[in-house]
Amino acid sequence: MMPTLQAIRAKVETGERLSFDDGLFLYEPTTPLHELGELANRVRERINGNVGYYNINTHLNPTNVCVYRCTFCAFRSDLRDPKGYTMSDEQILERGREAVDNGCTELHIVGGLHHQKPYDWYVHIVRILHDAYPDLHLKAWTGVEINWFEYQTKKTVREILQDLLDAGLGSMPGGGAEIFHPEVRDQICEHKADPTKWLNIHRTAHELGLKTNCTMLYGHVENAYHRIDHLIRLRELQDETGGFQTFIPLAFHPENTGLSHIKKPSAIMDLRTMAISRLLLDNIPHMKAYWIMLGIGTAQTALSYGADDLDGTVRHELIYHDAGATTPEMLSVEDIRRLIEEAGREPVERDTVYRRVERDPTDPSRWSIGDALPIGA
Ligand code: V47
Repeated sequence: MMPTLQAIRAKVETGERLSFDDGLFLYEPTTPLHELGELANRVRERINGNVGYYNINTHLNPTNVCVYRCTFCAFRSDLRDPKGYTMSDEQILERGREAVDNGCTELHIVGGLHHQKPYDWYVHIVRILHDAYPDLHLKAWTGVEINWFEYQTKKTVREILQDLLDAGLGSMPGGGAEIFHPEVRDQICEHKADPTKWLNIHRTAHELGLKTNCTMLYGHVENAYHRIDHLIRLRELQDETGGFQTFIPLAFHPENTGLSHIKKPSAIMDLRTMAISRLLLDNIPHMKAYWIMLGIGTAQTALSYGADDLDGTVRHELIYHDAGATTPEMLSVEDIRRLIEEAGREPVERDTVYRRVERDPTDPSRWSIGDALPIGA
């Protein structure tokens, strides 16, 4: 039967799962965005109530030197390019110190796959940071890095993740998923971890008790079919493991990339993708409107189109800013709370695994974990 908005609305009301064809129908420009948004908002409020989450975090990209040449990436560098950098232990620890002094609960660590840096360097980064700052949650290395470590060491994914857990890994970010469908993946990141590998790495992480995130990079050479295929592959793994906590739709930024002729996606496309993701990914608790890439206005609006989380205050973001993001390099806690309140939501600071963070009112850089969050956690 051909999907209709009426039939989809009935499914959403009764909690019935949406199909591949429903997803394609919702991507049609003739499907009114405000009606789609209203449906996604209903699901968002069912799962997360009126809460708008944020966290206080810092990014660390230890190197931009990368063996891969993904056409969408403006951040990477060749080994001998003057743009290339690799941080020393001192610089890495300094970034951890800065994070702690600024009251961050999380360090988000990803980078290039350096031609000359062995696996042990990547494990060492996690270990020295964890030893120095044991309360700082280390969300580190994507499925793509883990796949590179497999190639470098010939160890199994389980052994690699166990080494990283022993070193102090807290969870894994959702990057590197891009678009799974080979018609697209072969064009934008031919040699990178294929979908089976990426999904299997997350499956193994979940089996070991690690929470992970997942992403989708949209607005480049893919079409609605590829996007829905991507979402459904994530939904299927989540049915098996339940280990994904947040989905982050990532809007493509073309500047300084091999795809600079493509226009970046519109706010309509951003909101449509957020809403469809909320509706299709009925088993993933959180949807993140990553303000760095959506822009502040669209991210704030997305809080009524399915999203329940704005990500963090974010210091030292490079991947999007190298690709032309015009958002500020960071937001203050007051800014982020005001954005959430203005959207009619209740701002709640969370840690990486969605526990409520309590701040010492006399010294906000000091914090503790409060009660488990009532909904969606
Ligand atoms: O995998 C790279 C994307 C990702 C561009 O887990 C680009 O909490 C747009 O995954 N335009 C890395 N996107 C970032 C990421 C992430 C971000 C925030 C939170 C979390 C989380 C994860 O960035 C890459 C790729 O998909 N990316 N270049 C670009 N030019």
